[in-house]
Amino acid sequence: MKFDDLKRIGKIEYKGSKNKEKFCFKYYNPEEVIFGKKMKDHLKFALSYWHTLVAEGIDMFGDATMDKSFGQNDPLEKYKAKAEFCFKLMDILGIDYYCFHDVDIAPKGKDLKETFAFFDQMVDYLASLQKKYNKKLLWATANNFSAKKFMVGAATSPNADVYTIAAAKVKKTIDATIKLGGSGYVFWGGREGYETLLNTDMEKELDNLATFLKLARDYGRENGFKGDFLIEPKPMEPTKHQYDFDTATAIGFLRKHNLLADFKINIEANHATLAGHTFEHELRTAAIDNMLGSIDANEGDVLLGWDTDHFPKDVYGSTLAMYEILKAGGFKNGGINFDARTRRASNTVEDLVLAYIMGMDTYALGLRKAVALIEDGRLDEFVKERYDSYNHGIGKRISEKEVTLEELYEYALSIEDLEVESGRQEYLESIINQIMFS
Ligand code: XUL
Ligand code: CO
Repeated sequence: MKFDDLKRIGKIEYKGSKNKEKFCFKYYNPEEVIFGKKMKDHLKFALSYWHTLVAEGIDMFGDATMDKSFGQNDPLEKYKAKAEFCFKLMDILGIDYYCFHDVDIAPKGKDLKETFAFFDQMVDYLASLQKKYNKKLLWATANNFSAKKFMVGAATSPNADVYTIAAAKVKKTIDATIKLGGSGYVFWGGREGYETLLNTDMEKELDNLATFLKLARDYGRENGFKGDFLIEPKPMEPTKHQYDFDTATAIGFLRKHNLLADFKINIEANHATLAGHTFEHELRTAAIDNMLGSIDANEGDVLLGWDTDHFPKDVYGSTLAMYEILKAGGFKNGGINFDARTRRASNTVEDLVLAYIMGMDTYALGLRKAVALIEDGRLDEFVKERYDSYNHGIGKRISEKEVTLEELYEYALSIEDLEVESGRQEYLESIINQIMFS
C-alpha cells in the first residue's frame, strides 16, 4: 500500500444517490442537518487502527496479502508511516475519530520497558498528527490477548505476574488516552474466560477481573480521565466461554461490583450475533439501563457464524441499529467505530477506501431511514397502544406498583371476556420495507 494511492484518490465528497462514480458518498453528507444535528455529529465515525493499519490479510491458511510497511524497514519509522497514512486516510474520508490498541501504534521492544518507551514516542507523534489534521481519539484499549503470556487470560490469568503486566499495559494505555484527549477507554476481554472448568477457579477469576476494573477506574479518574470506561461484550472466540458474554451479562457484573457509574457498553454488531442476539437487542438492553456508550460497526456472514468483521453493508441492520441509537438519545462520548476489515483478496488502498465508503454510506442511509421511521410514527404508535392497558385501571396500579398479589388474584377471578390483541408482526415488518424502499 502506498501514500500515492491516497493522493490519487483524493477527497471523498458527497455526490448523492444517483451518482455512479466509485469514489464518492451516495448517502453520507457530513454537514447536512437531519433530526436536529449534522450527520457527522449523529454518526461520529471512527477508524479502527488494527484492521486498517496493522492487519495484512493473514488467515489460518494463508500468508499476508497486503503490505502495510509503507516502504519502511526501521520499526519506528514504519509505525510513524502507518500513523501518517492513518491520518491521511481519515482526512480524505472525512472521518474525525480513530481507535487503537496499545500494540497497534508502536513497535515491540526487547522488553516491557523498551516497548513502553516506543509507545510513549508514538503517542507524542499521534498527538502531533491529531493537531495537524484536527482529528480526535474515540477510544483506546490494551491488547491483553495476543501475546503468549496472555494465553490463559490477563486480568483473569491464574498467574499473578501476568496480571501485573496486563495492569501495567492498561495504565500506559489510560495515560495515552488522557494525553490524546480520548473520550473512551475500552476493555474487550479477549481471553478473559475459560476453556474448561476442570482447570478453572471461576470465582477467583471473576473477582480478580472486578478488582482490575476498579483499579483502572480509580487510576483513570485520579489522573483526570473524564470519558467512559467501556466493556465490549463477546460470548466466545478466542475463549470458549468469555465472561463478558453479552450486554446483559456485562451490566449485571458491573452492577454487582458497583461500577455502573463509570462504565458503559461498547456493542459490536458481530459480537451480538455470536451471542445469539440481534444487534438491536443488545442496543436496547444497554439503552434501558442508560449504558449505551459506543458501537463497533461491522457484520458477520450468516453462512460462516464467526467473527468475520465484514464492513457493514446491510442497510436493514443499520436502520434498526440507528433507530435504537436515536431513540436512546444518540452518542455522547461514543461513536461508530468500524471494527471491520476488507476481505483478504481486497488488498489495495482503493479497496480500503471503498470499504470505508460503503460502511459510512450504510450507516448514513441507516440514519436517514431510522429518522424516517421515527417521523412516520406508526411503530411508536403501535407499541404505545399495545401497552395501553397499563395506563388505566388495574394496569395503571401495576405500573405504579400499588398492587398486592391478593388484589391481582381477586381481579383475575373477575375477568369475564379476555381477548389478547394481535402482535401484528408482519404488518410492522411491512412498514419497515415501505420506509426502506420508498
Ligand atoms: C475482537 C474485537 C476487538 C475489540 C477491541 O472481536 O472486537 O477488536 O474491539 O479489542
Ligand atoms: Co470490537
